[in-house]
Amino acid sequence: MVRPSIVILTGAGISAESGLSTFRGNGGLWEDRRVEEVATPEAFAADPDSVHRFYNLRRAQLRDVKPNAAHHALAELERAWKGPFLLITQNVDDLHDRAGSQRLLHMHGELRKARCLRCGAIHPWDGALDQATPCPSCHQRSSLRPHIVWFGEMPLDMERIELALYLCDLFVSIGTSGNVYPAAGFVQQVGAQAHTLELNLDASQTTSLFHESRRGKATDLVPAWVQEISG
Ligand code: BJW
Repeated sequence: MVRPSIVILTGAGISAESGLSTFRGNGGLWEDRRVEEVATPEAFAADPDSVHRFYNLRRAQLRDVKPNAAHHALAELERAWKGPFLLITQNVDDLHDRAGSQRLLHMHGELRKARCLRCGAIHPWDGALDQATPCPSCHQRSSLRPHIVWFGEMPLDMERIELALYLCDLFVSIGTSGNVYPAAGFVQQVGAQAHTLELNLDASQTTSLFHESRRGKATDLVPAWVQEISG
């Protein structure tokens, strides 16, 4: 018997109830500056210290937050699901990892990693990072950057993602506003066989493209939906 294949995309809304700010709502991450202006390689080149400070704070914040019922429900679904399964997150936090998700891709990178611009090595990183920190592999200073995909950079694992989208039977988008591409276009990249479902607090930019859309908090909607399809 062929088992249905699920692809799930998550965004900042799934981590909101764990205490992490979303990007575009009230109290959005960069306060009075739009994320589109500062999350760029150009902003890092112009002022690496302030970009490092921003990510150091966010990395430290991860110690004070925990996965919520929505992260746990998706990890449970992955364990129980008999067919192909892929969880794609735009989030740079580690809450899906800590909930136990395994078939997981961080398409916009990870806060708890640093990448060397000189030798390309990617290192697990829990502490603060600055221009004086040497790369553990090549020992060069001023070469480490947060392992984050900024605007104008290619998101990670795109070939694998595009194949999974094309083949899936169910595509579910959770807690994302549909402002940022290519993720916002995934709903249009699925094959004709796929049912598409959005679970979000508010209408997103792409709500009209989904077959079905449900409104509410991730910690209510996601466990209820997981129970529905697992049952
Ligand atoms: C809740 C909730 C609760 C709240 N429960 N829900 C057209 C096509 C292709 C590309 C482009 C294009 N037009 C422009 C581009 C380029 C650009 C782009 O998209 N720009 C837009 C501004 C228009 N994209 C890029 O540059 C990307 N790279 C690229 O395109 O490479 C070329 C390429 C071409 C073709 C194929 C492949 C590649 C790179 C994008 C990198 C994004 N990086 C960021 C910042 C990371 C740094 C950091 O973290 O500081 O990633 S931007 C920021 O936005 C972050 C997020 O992952 C991303 C998405 O945000 P998200 O998750 O949707 O959050 P919010 O805040 O917007 O929404 C939260 C939602 O949750 C809301 O709807 C709430 O209602 C909801 N919610 N509480 C449920 N409790």
